[in-house]
Amino acid sequence: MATPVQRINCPPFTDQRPGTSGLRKKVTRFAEPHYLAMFVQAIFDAVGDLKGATIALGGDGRYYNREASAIILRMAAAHGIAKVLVGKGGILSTPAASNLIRQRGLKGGIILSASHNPGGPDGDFGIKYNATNGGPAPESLTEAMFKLSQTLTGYDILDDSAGKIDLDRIGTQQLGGMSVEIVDPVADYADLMERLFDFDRMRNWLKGNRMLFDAMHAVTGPYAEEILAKRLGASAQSLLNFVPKTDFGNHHPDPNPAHAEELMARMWAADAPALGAASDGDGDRNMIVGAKLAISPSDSLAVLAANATLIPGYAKGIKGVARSMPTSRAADVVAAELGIESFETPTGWKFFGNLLDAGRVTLCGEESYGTGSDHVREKDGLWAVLFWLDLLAATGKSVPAIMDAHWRRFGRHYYSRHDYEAVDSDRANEIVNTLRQRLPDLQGRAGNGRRIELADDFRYQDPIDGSISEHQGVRLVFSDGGRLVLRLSGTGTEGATLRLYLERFEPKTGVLDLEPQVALADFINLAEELIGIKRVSGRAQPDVVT
Ligand code: VG1
Ligand code: CO
Repeated sequence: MATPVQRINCPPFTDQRPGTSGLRKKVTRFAEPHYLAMFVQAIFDAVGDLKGATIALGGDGRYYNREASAIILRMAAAHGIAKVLVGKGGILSTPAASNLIRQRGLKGGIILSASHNPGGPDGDFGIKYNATNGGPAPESLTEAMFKLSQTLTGYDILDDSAGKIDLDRIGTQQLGGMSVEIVDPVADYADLMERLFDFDRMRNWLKGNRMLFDAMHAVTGPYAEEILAKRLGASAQSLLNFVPKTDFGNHHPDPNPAHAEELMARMWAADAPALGAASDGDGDRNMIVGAKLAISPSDSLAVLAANATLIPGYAKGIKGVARSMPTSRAADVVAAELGIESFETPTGWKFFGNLLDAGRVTLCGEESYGTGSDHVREKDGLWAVLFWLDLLAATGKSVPAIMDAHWRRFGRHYYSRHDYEAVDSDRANEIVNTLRQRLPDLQGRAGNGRRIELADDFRYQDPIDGSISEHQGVRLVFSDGGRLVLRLSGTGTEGATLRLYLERFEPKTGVLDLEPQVALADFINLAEELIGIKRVSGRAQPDVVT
């Protein structure tokens, strides 16, 4: 059945450079005629070799997810793609998409998400491509997409006579010469979790203990219902905001203490559950909270590494650990003690891909509430929640007790990130560039009883393929183990977001009961003195503190 392929002529859009995690813009931009289609054309051209291939498609269910899916399917058919696996309703969490690509041996997949950014008609939308290994496209590929997007003259798409795909009907349908299989977005992923964790042990634990999971009205709702409620028997009261909404109920689906307010309030109440957790828009982030104790994501990575052998999927031990540069060095200390390799990569999950593929690391993490392992090639929110749940079940300890023991053994890395959002781009660049220029002067500078041992702009050479990524963030490393890091966000859609990362190390015998902002007060002042974000931006304080 020949369905006419239409060639739509269109001049290129100049703003299609992918950021830390795909292309992210306002919905209003994406919904402009041809905007999405032109970028999809750039993806297909950059990936190449798609004739006869099978790919995955799904998203976090935000506003414009369905419209975008329909356009992409018609374009896939026009490009001779043989088959597309689509999550029912156009839904796939980012880790579930990664798993689907790997399990079914697909060429790759397209994920529609702006992750933790707000949704709705005035919110954000995003699109990213994941490769055959299930991981985010490497920089070489996203760079190629951008280059192509700047010279495109149009795109290919099936015309309307091809008909429409019913995204809500499980099973196979035809679109032109292409078949579209609508799959259950949860089942394969839930099965994978059963292979990694001790479901009997967790089920037992849940009989005598309570947990609270906040899906933030985003994609993990159905995943949590299947895994936590159905397969593990968690009570109905254990799930919060589990009905997905296209606008996430008008909140930021960002699992941190600032945005998961209700969860935090419940975890600080007198009858707090033993475990609190939340995930983001596309299900790849996680926040872990104990009774009156929020776990810093950097600490979470370190705890998982230190206790991995208690979990069936990691019982044989882990090969190595990788963390993004701004993430605290807590995991490095654990790796050193375990005698395994540790790696420091630029921000963004794509930089873990080669290390995971090469079998050099098992666990990876980012300070931005991202944790994951070699079970997929994305960070994985629910996986991290199950890891903690299984850990609580295995040890019979509370979250605060696990943290206390961890800090006593390895020392504590007090940590915080201060975000200044929607800063005027010129001002933000001025702040970062001024600091860059001053690096040679700062190197070796002493003051306040500490010395700056290293002042540089992070440059990463991938240990597997040798590729180099420069300007990945400015870091000042102090003689007492503290660090200040400054970088510009690559996921925002308004002005520039400055991220200041603060870290201070207290060795084993150190004070264990300080609130991080208090423990870091001295560093916060030092950062302003050295970098001057408030002075130059005119902001009195950060917009978000995590
Ligand atoms: C942020 C985080 C980074 C994370 C990225 C994507 O990037 O800092 O650690 O990998 O978001 O996460 P940036 O450039 O804004 O700092 V997600 O959950 O959007 O896929
Ligand atoms: Co995300």
